[in-house]
Amino acid sequence: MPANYNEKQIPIDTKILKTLRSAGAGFVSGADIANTCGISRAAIWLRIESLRQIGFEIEAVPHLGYKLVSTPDLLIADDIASLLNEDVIIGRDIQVYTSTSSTNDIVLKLATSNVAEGSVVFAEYQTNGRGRLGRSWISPAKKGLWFSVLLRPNLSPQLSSRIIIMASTSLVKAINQVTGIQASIKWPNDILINGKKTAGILTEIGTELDKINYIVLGIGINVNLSKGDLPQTLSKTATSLMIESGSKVHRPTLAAAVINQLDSDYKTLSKGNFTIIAEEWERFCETIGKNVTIHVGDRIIKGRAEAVDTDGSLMVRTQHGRLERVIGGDVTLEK
Ligand code: BT5
Repeated sequence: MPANYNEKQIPIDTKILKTLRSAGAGFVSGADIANTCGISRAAIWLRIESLRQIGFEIEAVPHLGYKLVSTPDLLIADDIASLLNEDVIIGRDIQVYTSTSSTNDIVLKLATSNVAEGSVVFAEYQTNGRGRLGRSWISPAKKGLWFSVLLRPNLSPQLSSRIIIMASTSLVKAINQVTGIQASIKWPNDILINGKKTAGILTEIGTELDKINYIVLGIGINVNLSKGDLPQTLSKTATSLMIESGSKVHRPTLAAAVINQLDSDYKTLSKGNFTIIAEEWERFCETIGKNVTIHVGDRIIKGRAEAVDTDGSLMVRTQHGRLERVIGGDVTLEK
């Protein structure tokens, strides 16, 4: 790969926004932005005008240059990309759909078209958002983060649950960074605040012989939903970051924080350091140490959740004293 591979791929608007952000509350001269982007000052002016039209507030002062005052609460690929760390794998390509059936459907197509891992697809609205086992996921327009990530981890299919363990840990950390809220994890795939579901994870896996070909990691985060955005049937079990914190959360900021965190944790996992992630996960997980009932298909397992195993499965001490390894299922916590 040539040394300037990433440099070549960065779109102009991402570069402009990154340069403006690097000045913090200060100004950057048109000449400096033009230099960084390799285009004329007149062309920069045109790009700034088009950014203003989609809601970026950019101040221009003669002799000082440009200052980024505020950015819209919209998912815009160039904007999210401008907030990412250098050399990310997850997030190296970002696409945003205004509306789609399910972002997992789009990424499944990328997965089977040999696209490299790391693509992230967001939708402002999903007409057919999916949960596990054919359940549906409510995805109102411009209120949440509904997105999917294409991964091709070098793991055997038996270890694929590690990706859910990783993603739930990343979500708790990113939510805490941006909102200060300490969420918890309910094994296997729920992020809870005050006992109510704020985010869910759906992975879909393609295998080839004894290898994972792809994992589509689908994540739904209820960000600025108000109570009225959720159906009555979910009023006791679901919540959003806005409902819990009392204030709106800037979605592009959260989107970038989640991608940066996923990227960093994925790199830890890829280096073979799953135990670092598993230890964090256990600290955040409210299922560990509790008496649980787990429905796996028609089977019901009752016991005490003791730990997460190296493959990402839950270790449950049953009433008969046996240690059972549980791969997936629906957990009810017993009082
Ligand atoms: C999940 O399933 O929690 C996985 C959710 C994954 C959603 C993302 S959004 C981006 C990507 N594209 C998709 O199409 N999906 C992924 P599960 O554990 O089966 O939970 C589903 C259940 O949660 C439903 O049956 C409802 O009871 C409840 N539910 C539905 N929408 C919800 C919401 N927005 N917030 C909280 N609970 C919800």
